[in-house]
Formats: sequence, C-alpha cells, structure tokens
Amino acid sequence: MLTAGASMLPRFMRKNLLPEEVVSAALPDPDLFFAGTDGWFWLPPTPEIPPYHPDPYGADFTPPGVDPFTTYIFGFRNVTGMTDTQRENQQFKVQHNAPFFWVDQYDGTNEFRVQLTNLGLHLRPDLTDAHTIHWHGFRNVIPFYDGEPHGSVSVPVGQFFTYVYRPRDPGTYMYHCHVEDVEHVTMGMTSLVFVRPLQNGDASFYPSGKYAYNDGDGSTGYDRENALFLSEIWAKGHWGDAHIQESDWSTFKADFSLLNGRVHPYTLLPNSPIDLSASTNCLTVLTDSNGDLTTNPGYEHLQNNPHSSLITCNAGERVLLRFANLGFREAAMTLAGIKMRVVGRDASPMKGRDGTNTSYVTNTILIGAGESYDVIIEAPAFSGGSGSSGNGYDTYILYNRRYTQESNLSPGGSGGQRTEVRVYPAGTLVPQQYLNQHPDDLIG
Ligand SMILES: [Cu+2]
Repeated sequence: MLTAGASMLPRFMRKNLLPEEVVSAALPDPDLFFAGTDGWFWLPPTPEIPPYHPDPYGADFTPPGVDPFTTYIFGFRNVTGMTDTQRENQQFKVQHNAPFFWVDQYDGTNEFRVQLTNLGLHLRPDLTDAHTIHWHGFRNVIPFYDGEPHGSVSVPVGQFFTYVYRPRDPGTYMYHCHVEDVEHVTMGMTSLVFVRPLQNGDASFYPSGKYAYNDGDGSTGYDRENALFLSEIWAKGHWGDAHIQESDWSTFKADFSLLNGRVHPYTLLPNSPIDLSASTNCLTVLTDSNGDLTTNPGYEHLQNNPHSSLITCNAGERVLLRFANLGFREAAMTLAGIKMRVVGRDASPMKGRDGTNTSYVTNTILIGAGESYDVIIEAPAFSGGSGSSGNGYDTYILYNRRYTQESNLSPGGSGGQRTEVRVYPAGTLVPQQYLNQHPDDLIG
C-alpha cells in the first residue's frame, strides 16, 4: 500500500491540504481498454452533397477493391488485450458508433475500470486534441472521473488514464468524448453504455433472471436485448476536418441520421464477426493479427460500421430495447404492429416515489438529444401471414416517423433510421448469447 497525498510532502507544506487518501499501490488491470483516434467509414454515396459527400479523399484510405469510404470520423476502438504494437496499429482505424459496453451495478466491491489512451489524429497531426470518456447522465461520486475537461483530467496524445466507476443506478446511458464536444461527439466519439441491476440472476421474478431495473416484481424482465443508438452526420463538418477547413459547428445540419452507425437497409445486415469470449462487457468485433477489425465477406466497406440494428426474437419472448439519442434532433421511433412498454427513461425506472407504476404503452417514443429510453416489447404469436414474406418470420418495421430522418432524402427513401423486428415461431432461435445478436453473425 502507498499513502498518497499530504504525507508525501514536507511537513511545512501539509497545512491546508485535504485529508490523506489511502490508495492501492498496484491497481487491478482495467476491465476495458479503449483508444481514441481518427479514421474513415462508409455511408451510401447517394444522395450526393457536392463537394462534401461522398468525400473523394476517402478512396485514398480504403483497401483495394472495396467501395470507397466516404466520411472522415473520430472515434473510439476497443483495444483490450491487444499487444502494444497491435494497439498502436489502430491509429486511423476507428469505428462508428463507438463500441457498446455495459457494467454491473456496484455492490460495494466491483469497481469497473476503463483505461483510455489517445493514439492521435493521423490525418490531422496539427490538432493535438486530448480525449476523455464522459458518461452522459451518470452520477459520479467525484468529478475526477467525469471526463468533462474543465473539472477532470483529459488524455493527451500518447498518454494513458484509467477511469474508475461505481455505478449505483441501473439503466441506459450514453458516453462520449467531452473535449471540444460539439466537434468530437459529432465526428463520432460516442456510443451507448448501460448498467445491469443487482437483481440480475434472480429468476424468481422472471425466468431468464435478466432485468432492466431492480423492479422487485419482474416487470422489467426480458429474454433478449438490443441497443439502438441514434447519431447524425453533417457532411460538411466531416469534410472540413478532413480537408483542414475551419467548421462553424453552430451551423450544424444533419445530412444523415444513423442507427448503430449505419443507415437502412444496411441496418439489417449482420454485425461484423463477433469475438464472443471478449464480449462479456463490450460488444467486441474479432480482430486480425494486426489488431484490425475483421469484416463479413462482401461487406468490407462496412469494416468501420460494425454493428447491426436488426431485432430478432421468438414468439412470446420479451425484448428489451435500449434507445439513446446523441444526435441534435428529436427522433420519433415508431414500431408498427407491436406496442412498446416504456419501463425506463434517462436511466430511471418508471416508478413513482411511492412505487406507483408509471410505465406506459405506446407505439411511438420521442427521444430528444441526450435522452435514453428503455422499452420492452412482447413478441406476438407467429402469424406466417403477409408480413412473413415466406422467410419463416413475421416482420414489423421500427422506424423514425420523421421522414427526413427515416429516409436521409436517399433516392429510394427508407435510407435512414429504420430497422425491423423479426418474430420467429416459438423455439426457433437459440437463447441470445450477446447484445444485438443477428442470426447470420459469424462468431469466433
Ligand atoms: Cu475527443
């Protein structure tokens, strides 16, 4: 043990200092290790927004034979378990959105540690920006780990910092870099994070033993869960950062609305190959010997948009949908044909102070910027009717009712925040193994 603080100073300097804190000399390894850097990703090249989209510069940084990346981004990568060389290789190789991760509610012993390093901006070495991880809406005991750069430390290029969390409030949050946040969030350094309740594992309320909150009655129990993260791309801002032009971020205009970093119909495609053993606290994509993200054959252009938004379940199952919106515009997420029960908002269960159940049933949720919703749907019986299209499942459309966000004004429409809930006959799908599992995922 090492005694840090006042006693390390000469006696005459100890006056007026805070009391000593005893800290462990050897902290445990971090649970996750993230890296902040820049890179490129792919959006449909139409509609064209000349000269900003598609950015022709992206072709210079796309592997041969692959549809050119269109958009310069900043972001985070999960580099947990990588060698130093593999991790350093990941400069200029980000993904959007950033990885989904989750933690267990603090039980008095299980602190959660996320280490962050800053690999620098490869394309913009003139921008020596620091990065942080900030959990939006998360009540920190001390500001030191908050990630807001005026009240806590940030991580300069080449440096390392470990955040320590004691999450006491279950629910769905979002996280983002808080340095020059309008730019860094919009450029892609953001995703969804959630806290699992202590009640998990107790099957006396709901058979799966999985819950959104410590409900005490099973009302938030579920069989499968999906994260649905809403973000936006302003093509001119991304082009400006790639081409060393000053952007006035106050003139932000969302050209693309994204669901889990993709637009419809790509939202329906599988996740990139999943590293199952590394996905205990973070949805982790398999990486190659270089540390690079692997891809699905034929979808190499989606290397840096690795995550699916497809929701699949068996008839009769409950599915928890965790929504969070870090775009600037309100979203009107509508599920046609299945009612949604709102069980949590902004990481707070829908219960009054006296325990009154304030959950409600709706077909549309309005999610403002910086808000999260926890919704449970109960999959109806399999009909095999007109919605099943002979594929062995019934299809229900989940989409943003605001047309410009649902279509991104793409040529055929439906090129934005839109996905599907597919309901299979009872017993068809095996139990879900990880967040956002897609039936066609390659699992390693
Ligand atoms: Cu940043």
